Amino acid sequence: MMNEHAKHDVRAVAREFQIPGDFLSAATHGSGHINDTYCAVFNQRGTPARYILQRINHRVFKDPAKLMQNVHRVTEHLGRKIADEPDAGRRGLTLIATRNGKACHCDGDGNFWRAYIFIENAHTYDVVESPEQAYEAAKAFGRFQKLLADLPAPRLHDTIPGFHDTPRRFAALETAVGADAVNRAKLAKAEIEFALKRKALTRQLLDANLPERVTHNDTKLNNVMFDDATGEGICVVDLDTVMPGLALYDFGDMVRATTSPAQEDERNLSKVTMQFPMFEALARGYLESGSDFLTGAEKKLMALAGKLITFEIGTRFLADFLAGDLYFKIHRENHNLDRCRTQFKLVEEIERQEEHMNQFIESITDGTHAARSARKPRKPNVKN
Ligand code: ADP
Ligand code: GN1
Ligand code: MG
Repeated sequence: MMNEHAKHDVRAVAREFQIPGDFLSAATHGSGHINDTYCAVFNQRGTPARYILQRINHRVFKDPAKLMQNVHRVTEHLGRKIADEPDAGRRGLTLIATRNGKACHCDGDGNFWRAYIFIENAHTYDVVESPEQAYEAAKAFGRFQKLLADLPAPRLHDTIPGFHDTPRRFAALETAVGADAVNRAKLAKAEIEFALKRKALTRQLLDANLPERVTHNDTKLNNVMFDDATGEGICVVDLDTVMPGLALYDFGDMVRATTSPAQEDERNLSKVTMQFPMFEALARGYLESGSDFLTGAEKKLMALAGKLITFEIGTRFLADFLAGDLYFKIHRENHNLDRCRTQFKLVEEIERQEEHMNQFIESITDGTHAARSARKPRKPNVKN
């Protein structure tokens, strides 16, 4: 295993938090594109105990202190609301304070760090394995929105202003194409053309006058932990982008991240498909948690949101590729272009099936299939 202390002195960072016992080791953890996540192990009276230590990417999150205020308020609120549930400690993230009682530690290099209790006997998945899993993920994210609906004022900070402002993301792409800072536009002609043709799509959610809610804004499948024993989506993680938003940003991102059987950076685009059974399961799971607070207008636009958010993230990958990979971590040449391609392929797949997706949503929201809508999907049928 790579010696992570070469990059950051995780042992020194760990000492700053109220974690009992002796530091044993730390290794990188997870596959996020933004922060640096470590799993640190401590010896607590002969028993190993694990913790998550995370360095917040302050190039992306410009004000980590405000971000941590959000995270603190959100974790406390969720903690209070679920306190009486069995296994409550695994159903929400628990921040560990620094030795001087703060939510995060700033090291000598200006890096901001936080620590969480490690949720044991649970895992995340980068690629969906079954409709049951899609259902569980969507139910968990829907429940997350529901539990945060009564978060007391004030409004949460916008940790990244305009995060899901699709027209703004599109304008950023146009700027990146115009600047062509690292002379890569020639490698992405088809993708640029694909994007420019769909400019009209970008305003469609903003123009729908939907209510502002507290939303997660990054509902990738690997931001839900699944219980190893039951498969239940027990805990939503990655709270950096929890802020005011539209409910459909979250549902749309679930469609983006959880309907295709391929990795987000898959190079064989024939593997990228919008599997209808996954969409059905996502919609059912989300409505299971959300049907009583979501408006009719929100429900009606669920399929559109899937297309729009997939397009939006595709434009972000493309803009970053054109700018020289300044935002998303990359691990190989043209990585962001490969990621853009899977997103745009998925947009095409959604366009092809959009009518059917809308019909399905209508059928489970107008009462005709009400009994089925609340039920879990049956055994896996993951074929497209
Ligand atoms: P990133 O912003 O880099 O995506 P995340 O907060 O999503 O960071 O964490 C990365 C991964 O670490 C998650 O996908 C999950 O597998 C794991 N993880 C995060 N928090 C915890 C936790 N409290 N307990 C166990 N695993 C966690
Ligand atoms: C980033 O941090 P991570 O890997 O969960 C990004 C999301 C994108 C996602 C694409 C703060 O999420 O917006 O949808 O990559 N997060 C941020 O995989 O930009
Ligand atoms: Mg994550």
